[in-house]
Amino acid sequence: MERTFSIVKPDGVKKNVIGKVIDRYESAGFRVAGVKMAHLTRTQAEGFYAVHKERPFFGDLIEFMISGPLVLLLIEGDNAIARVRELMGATNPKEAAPGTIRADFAESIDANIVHGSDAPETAAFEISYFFNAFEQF
Ligand code: 3AN
Repeated sequence: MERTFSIVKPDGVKKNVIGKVIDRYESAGFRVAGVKMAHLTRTQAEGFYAVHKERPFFGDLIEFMISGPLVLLLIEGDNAIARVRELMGATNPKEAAPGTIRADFAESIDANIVHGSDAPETAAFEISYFFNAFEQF
């Protein structure tokens, strides 16, 4: 059993696909072990994406992530980190495999509907960044 962290980004909330994204995870056999809605502050978003702070797209990424409320998800299941990323599809929706979340719902590399942790270390950091012990079930 493995845990990973996912976000339905502000574009997913605006498009009313929160339920559809969660359904992709649940239908693939995963369990929602934590869920909440939040509208991140700039400081929270910059802390979350600190690994990307030297990247050219960092400013746009932060503006996008604070542009509206989003949904924070703690997902549990076998091989959850890799399998959730498979369900999400490639970062650029134009390159995402058919049937993936990004291929079906995302518009662009900036507005790409979902986030998912990419490794055990990032999953541990991201889960604890947003969910305290009493919010993990
Ligand atoms: P992923 O979310 O697929 O793990 P990362 O971690 O490389 O992708 O990038 C984090 C976020 O930064 C992406 N979800 C995307 O929104 C944005 N991003 C990544 N690469 C670019 C890019 N070349 N141009 C604009 N935004 C990008």
